[in-house]
Amino acid sequence: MSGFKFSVGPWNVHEGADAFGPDIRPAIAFADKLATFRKIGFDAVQFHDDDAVPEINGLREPEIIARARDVRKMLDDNGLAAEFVAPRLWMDKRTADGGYTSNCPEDRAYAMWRSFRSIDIANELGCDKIVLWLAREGTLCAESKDTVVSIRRLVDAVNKMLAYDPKIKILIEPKPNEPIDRSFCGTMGHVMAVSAMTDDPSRVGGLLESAHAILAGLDPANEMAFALAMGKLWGVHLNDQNGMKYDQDKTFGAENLRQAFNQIRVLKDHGYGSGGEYIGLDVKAMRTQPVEISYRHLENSLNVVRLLEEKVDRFDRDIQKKLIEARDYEALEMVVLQLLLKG
Ligand code: 3MF
Ligand code: MG
Repeated sequence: MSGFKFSVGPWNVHEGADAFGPDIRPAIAFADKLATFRKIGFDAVQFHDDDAVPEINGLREPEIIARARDVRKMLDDNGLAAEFVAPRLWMDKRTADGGYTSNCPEDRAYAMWRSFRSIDIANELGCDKIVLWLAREGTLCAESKDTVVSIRRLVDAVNKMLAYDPKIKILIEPKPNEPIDRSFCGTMGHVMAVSAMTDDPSRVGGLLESAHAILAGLDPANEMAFALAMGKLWGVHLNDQNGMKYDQDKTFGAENLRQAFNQIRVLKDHGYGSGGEYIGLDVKAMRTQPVEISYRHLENSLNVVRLLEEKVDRFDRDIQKKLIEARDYEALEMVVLQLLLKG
């Protein structure tokens, strides 16, 4: 039994395309994904605006709301909740240079339109969280944008969302690079600083993805702790990543078990989830998987979380305390390694 509630995005079951090759698995219908998500132990679904309302760009606002309402019914029928809605601001031609920080005012207006529609969809789906993964808010060419102006534009965009809906919460998901070269909001420290600059910092927090922290050369558990210390860790994307290369979205714990253990430890020790927060996954099946077993990475990640919760429960806090007092950190390290190595 886990003490956490779990969420997953429909994009986590995908057709296997990567930057160098096309789809290799057939698509699975959204309705089928929902039923399987529930069956394998998820409580909630993460959405991009166009996961909930495909072809959103061609629709008028009342139609978008009506379609979102249909999705709410599908969720209800499957006993699932919606965790958040994230405007997908990286696919359209108008966001080639970023959305909120594009050099072009029409592009920035389009990014706001998608953000407001995401809030409308969230309201229909019964959730109060908007996630901003700021995919292209940065530069490909370092001299192409004024970073100071860009940060102010980002704050301005968040303020407009806060004003649009007085109940909505904004969770920024930092990532240092990819698809852009230099990101404006690369770490949880950036997110907390942007939060402090907004009109209502109490409604602007963070979502930490393990792989994004690793890509920044940082420890995911420490990044989570930074936001927890400010009462602003409102979402996580657990996964794993083999060093500083392309974003891999591997099964949680598949590369670094100790790092995974420490993420679960910091979340459990500091009551993550007590405010309704979910343990979200952002993992992708390997390209080699056939469609019949293309949910296995999700099941495996859930199992790793549960197994690590048990390890955290079994972590001997008295010994930890004694070894800290004795400042014998070599011994403490071995206690942790033995805990992880023993069945
Ligand atoms: C990219 C990501 C994104 C975000 C998602 C929701 C496609 O590295 O992690 O996944 O998690 O857009 O914020
Ligand atoms: Mg993510």
